[in-house]
Amino acid sequence: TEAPVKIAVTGAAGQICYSLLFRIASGSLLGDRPIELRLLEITPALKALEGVVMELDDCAFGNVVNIEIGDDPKKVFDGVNLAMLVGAMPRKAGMERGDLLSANGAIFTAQGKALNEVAADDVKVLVTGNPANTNALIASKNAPDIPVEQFNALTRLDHNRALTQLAQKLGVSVNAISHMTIWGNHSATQYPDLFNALVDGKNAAELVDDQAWIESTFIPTVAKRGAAIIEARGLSSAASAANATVEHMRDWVLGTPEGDWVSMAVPSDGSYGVPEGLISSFPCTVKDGKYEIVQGLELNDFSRSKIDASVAELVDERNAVTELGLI
Ligand code: NAX
Repeated sequence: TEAPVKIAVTGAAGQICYSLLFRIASGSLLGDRPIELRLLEITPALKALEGVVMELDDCAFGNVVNIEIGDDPKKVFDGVNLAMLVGAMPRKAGMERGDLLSANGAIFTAQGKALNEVAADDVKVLVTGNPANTNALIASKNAPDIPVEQFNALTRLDHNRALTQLAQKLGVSVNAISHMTIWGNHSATQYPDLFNALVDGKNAAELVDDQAWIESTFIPTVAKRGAAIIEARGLSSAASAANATVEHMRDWVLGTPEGDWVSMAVPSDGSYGVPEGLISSFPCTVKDGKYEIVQGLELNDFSRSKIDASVAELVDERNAVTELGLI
């Protein structure tokens, strides 16, 4: 029998995980491969997490071999092959950006160190918790024995948001769209790129043929969608964030579809002028569990300036966490 894939998920009693865990357990991530879930929470949330585990039990998912919970990352991450770092400290009213970075720094330095010590050598770490790119950088820097390529951050939700906004504008199915890219930071500065996207094989920006719509409607709608969801729902996006987390990890493990790419925030190798080491979103393909940044795309002046602005924000965040001594 096949050894179960050990999957760590943090923030397991939170709202994203209330969708995510059930998607993973039902096979959306790895099909019918046996899995073991390792769920991390902070101590006060362990009781709520026990309730979530009761519900997982009550689904009687056949692929779930074992579920373990705990508040010690060194125990929970022991031997894990996949780690989805969802739990983070949300920004509260009156909190400065520095406060947010240091609160999350404490979480992601500890989790990076624990992964370094006890995770499987081939561990793939995907950070969803915000600020996702910089949290992934912090975790990676605190895990010097794990190759940087094994740390990603999530921009797939932004990617999916861009697909649907474009599909609705053109009155086509999302299936007609390929080669969508989110560049940069998972933040309001992100750049969803229609100039390299295709709709039924034709250039998306040319089909839209409306630069004002791209600049004043499409980009802000995608970039500020999280705030719009909070405004409408009274809670931040959870099911869609869970869906994107599953899709990113699934594609990273099983590969991207032939002839297309996806958006993944990965450590820059200097591609497209993004400073090496920053965890920035790029168009990526995956084969045999290894991603590659798609090379050779053309960037017009508009795209270049948008990418530069988002990357500048990532540089600022890196400088801030360096000054805080987190990396
Ligand atoms: P919730 O506040 O519902 O859940 C977070 C959970 O994390 C809580 O149960 C908390 O106890 C736990 N937690 C906190 N510190 C922890 C630690 N050190 N170890 C383990 N668990 C810990 O938030 P939720 O709505 O689930 O969102 C989680 C994170 O995802 C937030 O940072 C949020 O900003 C981020 N998001 C990221 C998105 C993305 O596309 N990258 C989109 C959705 C979401 O906004």
